[in-house]
Formats: sequence, structure tokens, C-alpha cells
Amino acid sequence: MPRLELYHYEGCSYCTRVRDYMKKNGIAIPLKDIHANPAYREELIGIGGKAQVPCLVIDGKALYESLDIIEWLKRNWKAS
Ligand SMILES: N[C@@H](CCC(=O)N[C@@H](CS)C(=O)NCC(=O)O)C(=O)O
Repeated sequence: MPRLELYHYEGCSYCTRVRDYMKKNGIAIPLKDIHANPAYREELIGIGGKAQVPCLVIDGKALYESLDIIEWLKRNWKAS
């Protein structure tokens, strides 16, 4: 599996959509809350160019859009 990280924050409904999908499917990915830790927000802007969440970072590349993230997980997630 590539290296994965999900940038998100609590209270973001699009993030909840992705986290709920992950929970339902037993998917564990390191989470980076950009409100709890403003350094993560800066990190995300450095990677993807904007602070929009959710964003799944796949081997250092940003994938924005909750539905695209879920689709990517459907196609690619394999528990290690
Ligand atoms: N269409 C996007 C919407 C994401 C979105 O609007 N996220 C909000 C938080 S709930 C956000 O990050 N807004 C700040 C920004 O876009 O810079 C998705 O489905 O992921």
C-alpha cells in the first residue's frame, strides 16, 4: 500500500462522510486534524496548494473531494 494520511477536522460534514466510510469498512489511516493542529493546515497547503478538507495524501500527492477519496479507497484499500 502507498503511504496514506487523511487531513480533516471534526465538524466538517465531508470529512465525516469519509471517516464514516473508513469506520464501516475497517479502514485505519493516520488522521491529521487541521483545526486541532494548525501546523497540519500549513502542511496540507504545502502539499496540495489549498486547505480544503478532506484530503487524502497518497505517497505525498493530494487527493481532494470526499467522493473521490471514497472511490479511491474502494479501488485501492488493502489492509496490511
Ligand atoms: N466537495 C468537497 C467539499 C469540501 C469542503 O467544502 N470542505 C470544507 C470544510 S467542510 C473546506 O475545507 N472549506 C475550506 C476550503 O475549501 O478551503 C468534498 O466533497 O470534499
